[in-house]
Amino acid sequence: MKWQNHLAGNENWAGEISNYEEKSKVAQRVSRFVKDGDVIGVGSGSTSFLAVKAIAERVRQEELDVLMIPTSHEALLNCSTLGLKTTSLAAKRPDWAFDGADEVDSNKRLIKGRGGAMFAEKLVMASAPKTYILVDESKFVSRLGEKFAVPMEVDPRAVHLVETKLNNLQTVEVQLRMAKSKDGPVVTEAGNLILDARFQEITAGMEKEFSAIPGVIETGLFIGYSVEILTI
Ligand code: ABF
Repeated sequence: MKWQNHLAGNENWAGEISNYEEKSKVAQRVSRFVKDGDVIGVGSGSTSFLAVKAIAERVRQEELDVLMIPTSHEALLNCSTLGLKTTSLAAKRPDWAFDGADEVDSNKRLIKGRGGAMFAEKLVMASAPKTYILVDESKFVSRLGEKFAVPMEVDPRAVHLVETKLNNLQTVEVQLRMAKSKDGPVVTEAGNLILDARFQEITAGMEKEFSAIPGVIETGLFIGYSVEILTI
């Protein structure tokens, strides 16, 4: 069983998280920024999960009153299971947020979306005055796209249209993301599909170019957001 399926109280997930020690230290660091009364945007992924755990511990010990805005069902379950109160962007704006990333370059440009939650992650990041990006050393790249493709959440009816448009943008490869079981595509929480696209080079204007393609809901390219990269 993978860590995503575990809830608080079951400690067996620890061995399933890569770079666990490093991620735990970054999680501890971000937990120290929490102040009484904060409304905090919560990213998805294993590093964010560890941060939620660390924050829940502080909140419990110091009896802090905080509200969390989760970016996925997974983050919502983690928060609520660990006793953290949650709200949504429809009700509140975050004072700050934290999230993980798949790649970070020297200009603080990010690729995110391995878990397929990049739409909500971008909404929260765009709503927060500042987002701490929690990363271990393995996430730093000299060239964005070095390890990961750029994920795009796409309306199912637009998959072929988007693929054709991407192929006009010097795409090296576009793949429909399949479930690990291979018996169907990954479906996002909003009922959309994910195309993973690789490029020769990722340039600053690409995020806007992708968003201009009809049917693209959101992409995992995060350029120009108010982020602070947090490591150990
Ligand atoms: C989320 O979790 C995603 O945008 C990103 O793909 C992933 C990083 O996961 P982890 O912290 O498990 O490496 O932030």
